[in-house]
Amino acid sequence: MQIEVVQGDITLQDTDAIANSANSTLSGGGGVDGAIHRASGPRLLAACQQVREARFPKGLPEGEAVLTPGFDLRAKYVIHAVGPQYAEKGRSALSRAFTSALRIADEKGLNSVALPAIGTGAYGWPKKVAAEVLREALGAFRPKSLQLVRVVLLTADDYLAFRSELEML
Ligand code: AR6
Repeated sequence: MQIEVVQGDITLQDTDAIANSANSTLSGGGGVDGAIHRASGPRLLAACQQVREARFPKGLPEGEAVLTPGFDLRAKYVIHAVGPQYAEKGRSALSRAFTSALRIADEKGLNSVALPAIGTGAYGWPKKVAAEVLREALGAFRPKSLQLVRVVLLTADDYLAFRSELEML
């Protein structure tokens, strides 16, 4: 499985799926979640609401992820993962959010997925810590179909922080 680290906007990626840093309500939000909903169009919110009502009436638990179509995006699917808010002891929940996103893409038989820096905006994770957690999650993941994971960072600083951690893989 090839790991790419790029600076850019995840909504523009041409991977089979892009992951979203959602929250338990699956009803959209700010940051990358807001950007994905704007780029995908209103059908995305309707699809999220349907998943919520049918499968997670109490909300999608932290560390889990679900798949919807990508609608107006270039990516065919969006994988909505819920990270934890920053806490010293929250690393395993952040790791599960990344791993759940990878697993859903892999189980769907996809070749490529783009991941954002889940948790590093509104949820307050230091970039270096999130990058370490992602490195460990990627290192432990055994894919069946996934050939490419593209990690997409919005800013140059974030790109450098994640690149220096992930080049150790
Ligand atoms: N492309 C790539 N990365 C982006 C983009 C983009 N278009 N936009 C923002 N980022 P955040 P969280 C980066 O706050 O910390 C939402 O309201 C951003 O620079 O989006 O997991 C949800 O609904 C940062 O590094 O997600 C939840 O309530 C990273 O994406 C909550 O925020 C994550 O920042 C989740 O918080």
